[in-house]
Amino acid sequence: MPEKTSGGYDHSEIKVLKGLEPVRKRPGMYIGSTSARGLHHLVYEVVDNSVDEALAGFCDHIVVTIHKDNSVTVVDNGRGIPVDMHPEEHMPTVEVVLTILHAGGKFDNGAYKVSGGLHGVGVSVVNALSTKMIVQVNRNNKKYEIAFSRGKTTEKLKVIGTSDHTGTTVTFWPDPEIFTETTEFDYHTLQTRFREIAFLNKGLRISLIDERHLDKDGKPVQDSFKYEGGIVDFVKYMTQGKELLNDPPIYFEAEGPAGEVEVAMQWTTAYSSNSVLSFANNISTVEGGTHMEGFKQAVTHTINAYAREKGLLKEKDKNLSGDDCREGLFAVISVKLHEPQFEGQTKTKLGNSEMRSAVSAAVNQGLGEYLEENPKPARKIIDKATIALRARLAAKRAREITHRKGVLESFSLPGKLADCSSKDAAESELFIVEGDSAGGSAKQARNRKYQAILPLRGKILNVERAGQHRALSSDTISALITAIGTNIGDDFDAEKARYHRIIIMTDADVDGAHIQILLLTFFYRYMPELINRGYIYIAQPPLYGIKHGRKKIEYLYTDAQLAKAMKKYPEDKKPDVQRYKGLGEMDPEQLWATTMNPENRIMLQVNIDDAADAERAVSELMGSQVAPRREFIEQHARDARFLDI
Ligand code: 0RA
Repeated sequence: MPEKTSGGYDHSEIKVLKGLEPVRKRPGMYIGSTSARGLHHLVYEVVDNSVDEALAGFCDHIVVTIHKDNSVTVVDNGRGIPVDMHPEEHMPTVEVVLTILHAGGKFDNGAYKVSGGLHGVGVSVVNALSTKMIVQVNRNNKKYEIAFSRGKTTEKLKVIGTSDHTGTTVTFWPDPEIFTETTEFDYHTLQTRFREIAFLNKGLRISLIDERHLDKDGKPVQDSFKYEGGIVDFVKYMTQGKELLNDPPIYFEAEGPAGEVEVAMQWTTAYSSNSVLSFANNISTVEGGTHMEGFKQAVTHTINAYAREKGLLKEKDKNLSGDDCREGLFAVISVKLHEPQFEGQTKTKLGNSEMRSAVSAAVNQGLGEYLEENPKPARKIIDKATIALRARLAAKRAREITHRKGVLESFSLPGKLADCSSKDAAESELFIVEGDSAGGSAKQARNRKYQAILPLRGKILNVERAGQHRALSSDTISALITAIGTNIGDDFDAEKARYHRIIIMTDADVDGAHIQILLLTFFYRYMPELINRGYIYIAQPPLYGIKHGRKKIEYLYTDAQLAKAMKKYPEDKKPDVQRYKGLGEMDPEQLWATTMNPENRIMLQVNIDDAADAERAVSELMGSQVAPRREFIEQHARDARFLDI
């Protein structure tokens, strides 16, 4: 067919420009990636639209259902997407919202729209990336339905019944042509995000139903989140099981020309210092930004001003540093603003400069008043910061001494380390191995050119409950730090990492899991940047081996794999199965073939996707209650909940 040659205004061309073709061509531009993460963004995008209805005050319940075929339905009780004729596009507004790019916006209703980062691209993007989408609207006492396929209308809007309420129901089937890695939704990922959304929007109920998995009573697995306390409940959730310095959490809110500010904060006896979460329009600002800067500056200022005024800091004393003031602090900052600017590498850093002063003014006033009115917890908070200051100075002195010693004795690696010969960190690997005997096997098994072995004797110190000073005086920990080469704290430098793959290799039993979790805690607290860079891994030794003839062994890494392999054999011809209890049971050749050889080993890359979740998992495991800890480890020993492959 010849192309139209009219040089003038052409309707069909404008449609093409605004249509959804670009979304299918470059999905990554709209949803970040087409991996599992991008897949989950589809659900977030639809839910965000319902949350916008909640922010505007018209919706208080959202139900998300994962169906057996991995389609997802999101139901809300908002106003329903308008169904009237759109004056310019000559089709119902709901069809405009779903088929035209960037037409998802609500036409200025005074609410803070969730827009920015990867969210806020509009439900039309989800439509474009779905093989099928069905949208039902309850409005005007009627029930309407419209259907699409890959962004194109397949069934025009029609009335399918009557209705006594309002709301929107969106069901979509993610397109396997786009999501080539997976179209399977992960319950835990959705659960974590919806819990977070419920915390951030007090009173809003979000329910999640998984029809793929049934519980004991044969009902679909489900959760329902609703928090009347909002971010106060969020902070309580984060500090569960910890010893508290102020209880309940301090809470204040402020509203001004910059937008709304809400803060909840609670100090604990913990030594953690990176437990302040920030959000802008419900989006987690992992890279921080102006709201976080305003918060930190004001917390430091207010604590020092109070301590000086009450004579708790003398004239000659140094100011408490920001880190001192925030040691053991768990807080949530949530701001809502009209035109958020998201910057940074992952577009998760808030850039609006007016938010810096808005948050710092709110904190100066809110925290200042709290301290004045609550002298007892105020005193505990100042004491905690003062002790942190002293510990910091002591650690600095200790470092200076070791530095000096270091110069005299020249830099020396720990004696137990069997280093690799390569000096190229990018190709070098460090295996942290449980016990001397497994360490011996690993030393024989390794490729010495690029694989180093550090055997650990016994348990490592729980750094979540020990201060930096004590952690540094532990032999295992200091061996680990010198072997890795980055140092920690103010002196940490990721560029000095001597290995770009640091692999935790423990037995597949409870003790191994315990050591694994202690090591993860160590990396999380002292070298989080290495986790962010993807340098930390967990080795996966096989659990079972099936002998095929004399030499050949089939290795199996999970119970499910074993069950599947055994099905292949008739009842009377089941082969012998070896169960490997520990690394020590494997000879060096086996250890190499199954666990260390890059050609065929399986490793889990540790990835702190969600700071709140990881922080909680760590303290749930490592907090003061010992009984639940053991139980938890046993249950989750091989669970990759906060690990990503
Ligand atoms: C456009 C305008 C209005 C609401 C919505 C869209 C809307 C979209 C979605 C998506 C999922 N649930 C939704 N609920 C509402 C404003 C409606 C009005 O002014 O009545």
